[in-house]
Amino acid sequence: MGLFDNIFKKKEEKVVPMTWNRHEEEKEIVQVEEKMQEVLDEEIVEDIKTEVTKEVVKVVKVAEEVKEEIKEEVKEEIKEDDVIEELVEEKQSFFQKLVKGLSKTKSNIIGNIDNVLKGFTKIDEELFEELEEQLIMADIGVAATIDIIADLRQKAKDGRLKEPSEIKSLLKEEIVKILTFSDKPKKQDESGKKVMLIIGVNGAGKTTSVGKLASKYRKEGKKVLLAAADTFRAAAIEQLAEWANRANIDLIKHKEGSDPGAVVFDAIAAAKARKMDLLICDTAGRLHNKKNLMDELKKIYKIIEKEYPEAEKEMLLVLDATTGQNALQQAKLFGEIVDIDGLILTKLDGTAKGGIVVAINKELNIPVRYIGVGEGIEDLQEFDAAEFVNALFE
Ligand SMILES: Nc1nc2c(ncn2[C@@H]2O[C@H](COP(=O)(O)OP(=O)(O)OP(=O)(O)O)[C@@H](O)[C@H]2O)c(=O)[nH]1
Ligand SMILES: [Mg+2]
Repeated sequence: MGLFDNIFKKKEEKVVPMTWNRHEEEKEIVQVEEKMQEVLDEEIVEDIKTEVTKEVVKVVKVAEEVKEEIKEEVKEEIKEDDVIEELVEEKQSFFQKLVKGLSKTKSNIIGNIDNVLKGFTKIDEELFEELEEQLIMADIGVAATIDIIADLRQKAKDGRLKEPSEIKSLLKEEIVKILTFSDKPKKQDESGKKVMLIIGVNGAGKTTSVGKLASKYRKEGKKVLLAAADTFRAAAIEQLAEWANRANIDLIKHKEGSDPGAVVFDAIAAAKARKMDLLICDTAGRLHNKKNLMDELKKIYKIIEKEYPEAEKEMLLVLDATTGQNALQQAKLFGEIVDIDGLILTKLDGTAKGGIVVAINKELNIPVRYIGVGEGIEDLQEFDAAEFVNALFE
């Protein structure tokens, strides 16, 4: 090997490893780059995974919330349906009670009218006279009866009444017209506070009605307080205490024989202090004499006006439907002492004289607010003219 060869060889030796090294380096770089890319890719994938996981968690959370909301909405709807169903059931059972309660009155009025109508094939004066007699006997009262018959006569004249079979529905219309007097809007309750004073002759059903009213308004969510202002007999205080107990309502009472005005005075103070919505005062139906009774009521009335001016006052006269026309006399008598805002007509369930509701509406300028159709705590209803007539003619 010559020098040249040697040099060349050396050169080759040098060149070859150099060439190899660069290649290796590049390879390494590529490898490192690849590794870095892998790491990078893994990191990106990890990042993406984390982001996706976060998003999925968010979506799941939102979905859970939506699910809960839907559940709540469904629950609310079910609850609303239940409440509506309960109200419908209550209304139906009220109406059934009314129908049942009015059964004697119904057979008295409607039964007798049916009997009259059966005997006639055409409209004539004799038919009107017989109808007139039946209506008066059914306690509808002379004034209302005269109006009703005059209206039927007019309709027969105008050709709007041709057959006896048409009389019943016309009669129903007429009675509704008279009774809707009681449907006029009730007084507006501005302060939200109210006092009811329950008055009437002994045995009319005052204490029972106080108990029923207290239970009704308490059920409607009102804060109710009772005042035992019939201090004439110990039994009267005990009777009211029993009703208060049954309806879980507070009662303000004093000893037997104490001043009823003082009971009402204390009850008003308690109603104010305890922020009560409604104070219902029971009163005596009998004192030593009639003048005593009326003077006592006047005094109570004045105390309420003076001590509780911000409260709405409702003076309710209780009339026993079984007393028929006598009830009208009582209303006139009490009306001279206090301004009566409304009537509670009790014991409609036990009488055939329910027609008195029509007479009261026609002859007294006082609306019927409540009717009693039984002795139970639930047996007091707000008077509704259409419902009453429907129950009667059902
Ligand atoms: N069937 C029936 N009985 C009733 C009704 N309301 C009251 N009564 C009954 O009538 C009677 C007299 O009722 P009370 O509430 O004590 O009468 P009151 O007016 O407070 O009588 P005094 O306190 O004596 O003045 C009781 O036996 C009651 O159960 C009603 O709507 N229907
Ligand atoms: Mg009583």
